[in-house]
Amino acid sequence: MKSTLKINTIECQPYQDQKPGTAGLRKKVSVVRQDHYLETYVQSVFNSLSLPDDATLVLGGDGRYYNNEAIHTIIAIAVANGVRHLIIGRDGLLSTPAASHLIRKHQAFGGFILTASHNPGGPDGDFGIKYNTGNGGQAPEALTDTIYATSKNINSYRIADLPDIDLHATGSHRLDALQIEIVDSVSDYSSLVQSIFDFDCMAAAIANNLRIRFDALHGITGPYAQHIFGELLGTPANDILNSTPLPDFGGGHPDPNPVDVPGLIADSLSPDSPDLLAASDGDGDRNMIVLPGQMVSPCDSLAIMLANAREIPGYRNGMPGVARSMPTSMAADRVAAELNIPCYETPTGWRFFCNLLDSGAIGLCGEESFGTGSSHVREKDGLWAILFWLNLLATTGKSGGQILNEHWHHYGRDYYQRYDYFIEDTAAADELFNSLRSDPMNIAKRLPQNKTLTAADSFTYHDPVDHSISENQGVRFSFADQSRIVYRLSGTGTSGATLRVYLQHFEADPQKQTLNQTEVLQPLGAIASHLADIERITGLSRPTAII
Ligand code: G16
Repeated sequence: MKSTLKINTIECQPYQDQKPGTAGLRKKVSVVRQDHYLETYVQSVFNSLSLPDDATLVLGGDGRYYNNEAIHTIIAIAVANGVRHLIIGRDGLLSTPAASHLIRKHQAFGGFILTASHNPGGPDGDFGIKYNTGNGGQAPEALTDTIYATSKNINSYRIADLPDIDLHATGSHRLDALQIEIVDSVSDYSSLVQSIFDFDCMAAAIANNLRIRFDALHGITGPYAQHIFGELLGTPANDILNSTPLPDFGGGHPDPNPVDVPGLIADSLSPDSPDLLAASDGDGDRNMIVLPGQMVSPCDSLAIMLANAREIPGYRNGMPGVARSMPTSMAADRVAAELNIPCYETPTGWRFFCNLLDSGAIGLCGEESFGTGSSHVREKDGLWAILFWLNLLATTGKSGGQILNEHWHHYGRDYYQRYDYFIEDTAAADELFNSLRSDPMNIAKRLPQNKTLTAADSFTYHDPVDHSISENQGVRFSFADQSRIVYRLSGTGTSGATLRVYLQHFEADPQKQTLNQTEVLQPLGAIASHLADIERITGLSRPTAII
């Protein structure tokens, strides 16, 4: 059907700063709201795609401030660029993993996900736009490079005159030549996780006093959690916290880590701690797992999932392989070695897992940045990870502490922490990182004599599936005692620069596996600071945050 909607071509000046980072374009709301800013970026995406005539696109976001306006703008640009079928989350809301699932389920050409993930929201907060391709995963590097190059030269965009579109009523709506499906993504996503986990077993365990407490941090997962943990599994409402999505996340920082969610950590230390405490981030792809008295490092969480995957109905047939991002600890490598399956080391960024997932080389993957996932979607998935742990506790009847300790006894423990240095002056951050990267072996001469270096390099990834090469993905120093220091600059911030320093110390002796993590890693942290000359270059004598 030919569209009779009026299509306007608007002339514009290109912006020079629309370079997607680790996961899409992330900017302050005030930047995205500049004249034609969103429009030129979205048009740059369309100019970089070869859209077929019958293209279906999925659209939704985490509900942060500006979500609704951006959705309407993207609909109008999509229509003007020939899109005739849109699948949109009700009220413009979709969690990131649910959006990935919808793209796959409907074999859509791709989708836009509006989120700045765990970054703060509200008018003074951050906004983000990700384009995901037909496999449900984030645009690969080659595509984001093309989008960026296009955005620097674009001089017009196309936009349709549209009437107001009601995004609230689910169902199929026709608007001229455009077919819009408004979907309730909670029910779609919930069916997906029910096909993976043993809901009867989990519900029976909860009825039998297994307690989970979940904090949605006023992000997108609240309604999903109410349905899945509450209605399906019987978790009492007072154990599902902050479950109303808010455009500014209630003024908080929707980042599930011990620094930003101290309440759950405090609850875990009380004598009547729930058996499992967990949180997810603004867009629902990250997870934090906390057990009574103890947070589980995301690196350990991945290793434990791999070691116990056969306990979960969806993974009973075993895992073909596993992948972790380079800065993530080697805990999963030890499990993979015992299972005799490959463990791939990829750059930071979920998109690097997607080729491995698509080709069937791996079934599980994870990152230190509180992300874990599997082949069920092509994004990391916070609620999935939490259900994995819940299913494990319910099926094995073991406490989380028992699972963790047994794992360490068997495989050894990788003490792991990340030191984040927020550096206001990006030139100083670049100087520091470039000096590390250009000659790591020379930098290693600063090491104390008792630290025997086994390797030092700037990480280059050779994708085994499409053979693409990604350079400059972090600098790593490995030592004879199986400890490691890794440096990279964050790719998700919207101001200044954050130097991430990842510390890993391996301990095989069970007697030494329950020491204070911060104290164990402090000497390695001091070496890392000296090695990179952090204080002289940045003026920072200590990390801004230890995660
Ligand atoms: C994004 C990516 C993750 C990555 C993380 C790293 O997470 O999706 O794969 O590990 O960024 O962030 P940084 O570059 O700041 O270290 P999210 O949850 O922000 O989309």
